[in-house]
Amino acid sequence: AIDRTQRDYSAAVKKALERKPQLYIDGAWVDSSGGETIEVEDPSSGKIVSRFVEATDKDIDRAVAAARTAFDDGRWRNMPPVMREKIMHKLADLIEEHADELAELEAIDVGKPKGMAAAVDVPGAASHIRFCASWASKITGETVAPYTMPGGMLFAYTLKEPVGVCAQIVPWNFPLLMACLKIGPALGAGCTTILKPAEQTSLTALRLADLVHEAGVPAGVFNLVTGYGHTGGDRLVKHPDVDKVAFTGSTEIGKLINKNATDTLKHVTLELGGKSPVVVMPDVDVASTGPGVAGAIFFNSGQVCVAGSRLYAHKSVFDDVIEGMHQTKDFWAPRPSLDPDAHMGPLVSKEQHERVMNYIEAGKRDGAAVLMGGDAPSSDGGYYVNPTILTDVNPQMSVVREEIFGPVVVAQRFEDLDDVVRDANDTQYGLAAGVWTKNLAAAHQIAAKLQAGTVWVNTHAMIDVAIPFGGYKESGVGREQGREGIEAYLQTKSVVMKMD
Ligand code: TXE
Repeated sequence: AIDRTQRDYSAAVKKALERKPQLYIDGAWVDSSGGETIEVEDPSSGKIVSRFVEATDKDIDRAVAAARTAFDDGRWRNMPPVMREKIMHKLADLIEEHADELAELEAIDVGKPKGMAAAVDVPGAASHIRFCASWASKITGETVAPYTMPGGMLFAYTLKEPVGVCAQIVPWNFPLLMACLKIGPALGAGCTTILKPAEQTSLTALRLADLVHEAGVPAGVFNLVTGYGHTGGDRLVKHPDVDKVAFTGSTEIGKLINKNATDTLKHVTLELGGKSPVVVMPDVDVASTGPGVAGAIFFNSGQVCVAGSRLYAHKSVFDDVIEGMHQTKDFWAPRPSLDPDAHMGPLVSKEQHERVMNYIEAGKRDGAAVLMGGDAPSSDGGYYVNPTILTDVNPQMSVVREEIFGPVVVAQRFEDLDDVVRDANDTQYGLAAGVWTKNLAAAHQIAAKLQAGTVWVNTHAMIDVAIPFGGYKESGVGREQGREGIEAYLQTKSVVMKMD
């Protein structure tokens, strides 16, 4: 049963929860043109703890107009690059200064353990801003040495220019981290942006807007609109004054956004779902691999796009690896997000809880055997699911094919390396994959064969701002992070001059 000990929110968090529902547009907090708000539910208890604005079409248009003007008049992109850099470093400093409050807000909003938010989400958010801040002063074009064409001598150079006004739509699993992953490269490149957080989790985005303001980002450069995807998000995606859409979320909505952005030929970056395979070779150290592959799926309650949700362990080590995962059962036992002993919290919402439990039930109906969990712990509120291992599955089952986005792994034995690579690649997705082995040659051979944007060896979900990230196949379009992440917010202009 879930420990229901009441834990008080800190004073800073109480203040954040009580704030007036408003939008951040053109450098100021403004009222919505409509009166609708959306409730904030704490998934650890199911209690409503705050409300925020459901943006209207008029609000969205106002935010786009502010971003358009701020881009076109050059107040940000023509600022000396080191000044942009300095402001962004200040923003990163402010995020770090408010780390405790932001981690608590994230815990209350998403249900993730506060300790996890403090260790992963908040420092990650600051890193994204810092990494991109440093790029601001290092974006340069190239020169093409003069040469003679039939019409005369030509000299050319390229300018790397910001793509313009960006609509950035983020999901609920890492709200602050995703927000900073999006606004970092946009701001670093000199773009202006309208951020739309997920309707389930907008609390840290609201505080981020305060910090953007305090850091001195000029008015209109960053705008925050809260609300639903099919209304506000859709309007942003179709808006003729938006030049680029960057989206993280489901493959289903990613495809829709891609279609909707086509009419106005926007630049599009999509980071979508996954069903990432984890291959465990016969030579592994089972003592560390079991807990390692457990972490690959149970971290953030499995609500991770790169979650290692399909485990393929060689038949000689399968039982030992499962035993190793079992040993972490107490560590991953779900607890309320403000419980200092929590490593896994509830799922984000009732809807997500139902979705995950439906998958587990479908798996059982299809003949899967439960090796661990497979149920929800008793609790009087909150959306908890026990860490679950299913086996005796086949490639046709929905639990093997579809992204569950919960703490559920399907575990399978393999004998032959070619077979396991084929099975691992037998998916519409291609976001990430893992290989566990001591055999260097095998690691590189398998890494080359796996169809995934990232392959981890003897680890999982080690994502860092300096390392490009994105999907093969239906897991996405484009790359974020690293140099490519900044380049996704730049376009190249060639200036060609006749010299004689
Ligand atoms: O995602 P959506 P949902 C997967 C995961 C999860 C499933 C559903 O499998 O179970 O998606 O989650 C906005 N135009 N991932 O329904 O709908 C929406 O407001 C513009 C994987 O929450 O994709 C939110 O801000 N925007 C994923 C964002 O899109 C729209 C993380 C994501 O919502 C829109 C989250 C529209 N028509 C879920 N419709 C990952 N890759 O990490 C919705 N939105």
